[in-house]
Amino acid sequence: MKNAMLAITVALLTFSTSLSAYKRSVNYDESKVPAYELPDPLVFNNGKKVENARQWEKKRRAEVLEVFSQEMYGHIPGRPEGLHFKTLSEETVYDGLGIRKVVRIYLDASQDHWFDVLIHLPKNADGPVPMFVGLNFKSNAATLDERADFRWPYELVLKAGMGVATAWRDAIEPDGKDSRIKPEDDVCKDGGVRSWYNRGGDWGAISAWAWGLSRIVDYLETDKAVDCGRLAVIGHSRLGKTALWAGANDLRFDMVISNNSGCCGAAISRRKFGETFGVIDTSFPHWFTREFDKYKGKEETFPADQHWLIALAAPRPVYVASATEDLWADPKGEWLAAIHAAPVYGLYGLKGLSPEMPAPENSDSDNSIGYHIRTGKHGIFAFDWKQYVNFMKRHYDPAK
Ligand code: GTR
Repeated sequence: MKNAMLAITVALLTFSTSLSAYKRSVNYDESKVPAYELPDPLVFNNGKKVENARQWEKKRRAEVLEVFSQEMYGHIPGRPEGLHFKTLSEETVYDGLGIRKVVRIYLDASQDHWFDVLIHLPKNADGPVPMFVGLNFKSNAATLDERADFRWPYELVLKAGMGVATAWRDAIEPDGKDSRIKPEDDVCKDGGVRSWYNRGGDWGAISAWAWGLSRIVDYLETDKAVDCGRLAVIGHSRLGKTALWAGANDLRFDMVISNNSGCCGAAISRRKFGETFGVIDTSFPHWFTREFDKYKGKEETFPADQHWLIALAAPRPVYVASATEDLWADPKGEWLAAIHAAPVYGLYGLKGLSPEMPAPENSDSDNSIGYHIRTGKHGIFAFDWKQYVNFMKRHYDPAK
């Protein structure tokens, strides 16, 4: 007993020491960013150069995907057998502007596991509509709370003739030890998908959430009101990392949007500016595969950097957004990763960003890679959503 207590104390001390040591070394000074060399996404594992889009699609893309699956987020399993859906409710909302539906996604034939999707669709659409698909932090009901409105501005999106589908992250996989799992509402019965599906698979919570996003697409493909040629996966912060990863894995997403996703999302890791591998993997080890541990404090040894993750969206339009006060997420690193994803888009004759970082509130989004930095704090606000709606219009609704 005594020994066990001692072991726990030592383990706790080691944990807190290393986390605080990692935190102490966090850098916010641009002049202290180490010199680094970015790995080239367009070189095959065998050292040969990728010459064209065909080579990228046939072989190199899979190599890049495998680096992140193997070393960072874990492998995402496929669609489970027995997946089926049931519409639980449907009502008209916002004075006739929209329809709100709740659809239960049953993850197995015996209906032991499920999560709910909250869907908003414009009511008087001429035909199938484009959709934003993303997870939320606090519950589907919380996205309807007016105080959370800025995160989920449903009316703004509906007015643009687009829809939104969202599900609670924790209903798919709880976010670690202090998750707020409740036995009611939209919660998967026994907690997380990793506890019953692909058990023993080395996949982190980010992969589990991305898997859940793909299950939402499985449903949307059956909904005639939805245009499955115009689906944007979107996410903020840890769910922005998830959106990038979901978009990389599931080509049914036609657009990928990362809002303030930072470390292990859009930001270049080798800059070690703001959050680092040491901090993130010590604070949130459950987000990643266990293989990721070996890179703590050693960003420069990771075989990829995050511009590769953004490049996995190619040739689909991708948008990265930062906030001026969100130094933890390294805005410049997010912009640089978007810049360095461009060569992969170049294989398709598509353009990326302008060479200068845009001023706050100026969206650089005429081409296939979009970027803006918004004045203010870490968060997703109406300003950010307006840029995403515009980006969607530009790429998928040229008539508007
Ligand atoms: C932070 C974490 C970030 C980011 C953020 C969030 O604590 O360090 O990587 O994901 O949480 O999701 O709000």
